[in-house]
Amino acid sequence: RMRRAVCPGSFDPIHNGHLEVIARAANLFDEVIVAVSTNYAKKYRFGLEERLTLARRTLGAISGILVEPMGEGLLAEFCRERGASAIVKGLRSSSDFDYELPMAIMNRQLTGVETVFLPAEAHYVHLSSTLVKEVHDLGGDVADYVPRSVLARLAETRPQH
Ligand code: COD
Repeated sequence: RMRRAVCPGSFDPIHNGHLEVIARAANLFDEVIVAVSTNYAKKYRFGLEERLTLARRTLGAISGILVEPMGEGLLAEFCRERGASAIVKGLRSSSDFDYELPMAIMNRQLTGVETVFLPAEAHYVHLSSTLVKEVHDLGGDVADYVPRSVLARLAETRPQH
C-alpha cells in the first residue's frame, strides 16, 4: 500500500527548516504532499501563487514530492481526500508542541489522520518565516537559511520606509 503524508504550512516564504523536514518526510513515506494553506485572517507577505512557486522551485523536481494549494477547508479533510494517512510536522520547541498537540488530537478525531512530529534540525531549530523576513528586512544575512530564489524575492519585496 502506498504511504502518503502531508506537510502543511503557510510557507510565507519556505525556508531551509521547512525543506529539511520535508526531505526527511520523503524518506519515511512513498509520497509527500506539501500543502500550502490560505487563511483569510492571516496577512501574508507572498500571495498563494508565489508561495506555491517558491516551494516548487526548490521541491518541484524531486520525485515523490508534490506541492499543492490546501484551500481554505479543514486539513483533516484535505488529507482524507488525498488518501494521506499522516501529517508530518517539525517540532522546534515546547511552545510548538503546546500549539500542535490539540490540533493533532482534533485531526485524528475528525478523520483518523495521524500526526508525526520530527525534531527540528539543530542548525534550523530557531528558524521561522517571520524571523527570516524580519532579519532580512533589517539588513541581516539570511543566505544560510533560505533557498536562492527566496532570497531574491525577499530582496525584491523588502518593505520601504
Ligand atoms: N524546523 C523544523 N520545522 C519547521 C521549522 C523549523 N525551523 N519551521 C517551521 N517548521 C514546520 C512546522 O512543522 C510547521 O508546522 C510547518 O513547518 C509549517 O510552518 P509555517 O509557519 O509555514 O506554517 P503554519 O504554522 O502557519 O501552518 C499552520 C497550518 C496551515 C498547518 C494550520 O493553520 C492548519 O492546519 N490549518 C488548516 C485549517 C484547519 O484544519 N484547522 C483546524 C485544525 S485542527
